[in-house]
Amino acid sequence: MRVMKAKVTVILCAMTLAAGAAAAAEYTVGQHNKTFEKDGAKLEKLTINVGDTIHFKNMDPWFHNVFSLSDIKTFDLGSYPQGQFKSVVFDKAGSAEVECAIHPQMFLELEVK
Ligand SMILES: [Cu+2]
Repeated sequence: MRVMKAKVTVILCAMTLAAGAAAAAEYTVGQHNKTFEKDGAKLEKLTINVGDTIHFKNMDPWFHNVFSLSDIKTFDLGSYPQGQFKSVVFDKAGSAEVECAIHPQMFLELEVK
């Protein structure tokens, strides 16, 4: 009986810890007029938390690409047309430079805390 009680206590502690962790956030970053933007404004720097997701959405009538060669996250989402989005989860802390292979002027500095 004593053993059973200990097991229940361990499970309850684990549940409390999980509930205390901050929920991961999701951001939508648009690719619009050959710049990155968020909520209709040009975006050059964004700070997010580890575990957060960014949805990169193409809002222009031409193809965009999204890639990063940063240490914390190396990815290439390929090229995709207007209306489509692709998502990246940032699972490590640090900084990342996000770019578009088609438009070299497109640049976003990410800080993952
Ligand atoms: Cu582009």
